[in-house]
Amino acid sequence: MRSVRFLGLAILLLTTRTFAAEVVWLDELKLDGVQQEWGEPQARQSVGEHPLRIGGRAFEHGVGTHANGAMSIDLAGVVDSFEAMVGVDDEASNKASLAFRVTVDGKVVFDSGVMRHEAPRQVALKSLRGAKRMQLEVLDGGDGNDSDHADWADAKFTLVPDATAKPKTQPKTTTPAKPAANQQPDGRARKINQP
Ligand SMILES: [Ca+2]
Repeated sequence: MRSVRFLGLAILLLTTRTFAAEVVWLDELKLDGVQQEWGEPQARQSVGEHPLRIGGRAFEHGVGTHANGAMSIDLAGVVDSFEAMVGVDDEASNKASLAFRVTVDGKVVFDSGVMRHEAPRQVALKSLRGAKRMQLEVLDGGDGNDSDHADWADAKFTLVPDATAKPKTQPKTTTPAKPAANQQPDGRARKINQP
């Protein structure tokens, strides 16, 4: 009987520990290091300062930004996973076209491809324990940045148990976002079928 009680207590403790994993929302981080070509980064709203909305779906959490742009995050080795729903904010005109890219320690781990007004796409990165640096980029889709209102909606970091630090944004750097595959190195869109 005693061993059963002990087992019950052990399971309770394990369960409590599992549910106690600490979450840090991207919108809790300082955004003054975010680079973008239009407007200012916004916590919990779009770059146009409206509630975050992608494909008719509203989000309470997230960061609204604009192409071309990037934010660099020090993961401090304490992040276990990163999740987000990404897409063009509903406030943008029909000219909007952009792409989201996530790089961890120099390796591209997510690339949305070009998105227009459509349902959000899910980013779900697991097993990030020990990773040092994450780069979140928004690229202009190869046709310039007109109306490229981009949301990192519901973006959050889940920390490893007993984390002793938290992820934080890095100061702005002078390194511009890398051009998309369909852009020339100077960032201009490649002209197709023209002399
Ligand atoms: Ca574009």
